[in-house]
Amino acid sequence: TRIEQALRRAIAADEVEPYFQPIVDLDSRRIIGFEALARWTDPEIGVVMPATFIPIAEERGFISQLAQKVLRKAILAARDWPDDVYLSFNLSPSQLVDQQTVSQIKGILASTGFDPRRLEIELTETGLMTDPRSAAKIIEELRDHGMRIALDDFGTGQSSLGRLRDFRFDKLKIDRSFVSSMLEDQPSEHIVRAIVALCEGLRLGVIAEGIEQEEQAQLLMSLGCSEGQGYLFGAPIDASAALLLVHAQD
Ligand code: G
Ligand code: G
Ligand code: MN
Ligand code: NA
Repeated sequence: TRIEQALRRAIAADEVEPYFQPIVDLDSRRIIGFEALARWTDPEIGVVMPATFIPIAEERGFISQLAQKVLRKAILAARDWPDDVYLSFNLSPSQLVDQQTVSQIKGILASTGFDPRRLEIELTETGLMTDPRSAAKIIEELRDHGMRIALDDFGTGQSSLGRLRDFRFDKLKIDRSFVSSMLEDQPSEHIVRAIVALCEGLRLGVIAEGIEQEEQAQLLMSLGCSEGQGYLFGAPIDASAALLLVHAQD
């Protein structure tokens, strides 16, 4: 298709760029990390969002090529941040069935000299279920190398609490659908409360996504959630804006 051809060309020309959304410590409001989110603007088609082009790259078999280029760029940007600011990167479902994923990531870390402990890898439950054994192996290898694993969009999709026993995660990301409704909707508030308690019991980190209002941040803090992400703290921005932002807080 036209969009697939344009995407292949853009990847070859290195035109897919990581943007960076701030992740803050909810108490101090300091930026402690950024999530890399891929952005692509085609000269003719215009802005194409990842929800459109990531699935195309997955289906057409060039997601690992795309992901490696975006990860490398993201790490080159993150190298300029203070050492205590981490980078979070999304892995696609098909990368969790590809045993080359680990060596590709290790290769990029080695060639950029980036500390693996500053890299967090986000996975979704859908991605784990295609081939759970392969996914578990990849997770173990990434953790052994020093990276942290976060389970993204927690509480939606193919959620099962058994997943928390079968795979070793370091952090859960509470899906923004719960956060966006938690002030008006009692069940959502209770679900968030339960996820935070679960993370405490399992000694997992926890982060709330999609925080848009101060009242949501206050409620999350009172529930014991330590990290937050959302438009209240900042939308995804390009590498130079992220660099300015992270240095402005010192
Ligand atoms: O801003 P937002 O539209 O960026 O992102 C939409 C979706 O695309 C999110 O679910 C996000 O996880 C996913 N996404 C964004 N960038 C990447 C990427 O580099 N790799 C993968 N696998 N998913 C991404
Ligand atoms: O699925 P994942 O969590 O990886 O993707 C994050 C997505 O959520 C991106 O599309 C990003 O642009 C979007 N996003 C980030 N913060 C907010 C927010 O506060 N509100 C809404 N509606 N979307 C957000
Ligand atoms: Mn994510
Ligand atoms: Na998410």
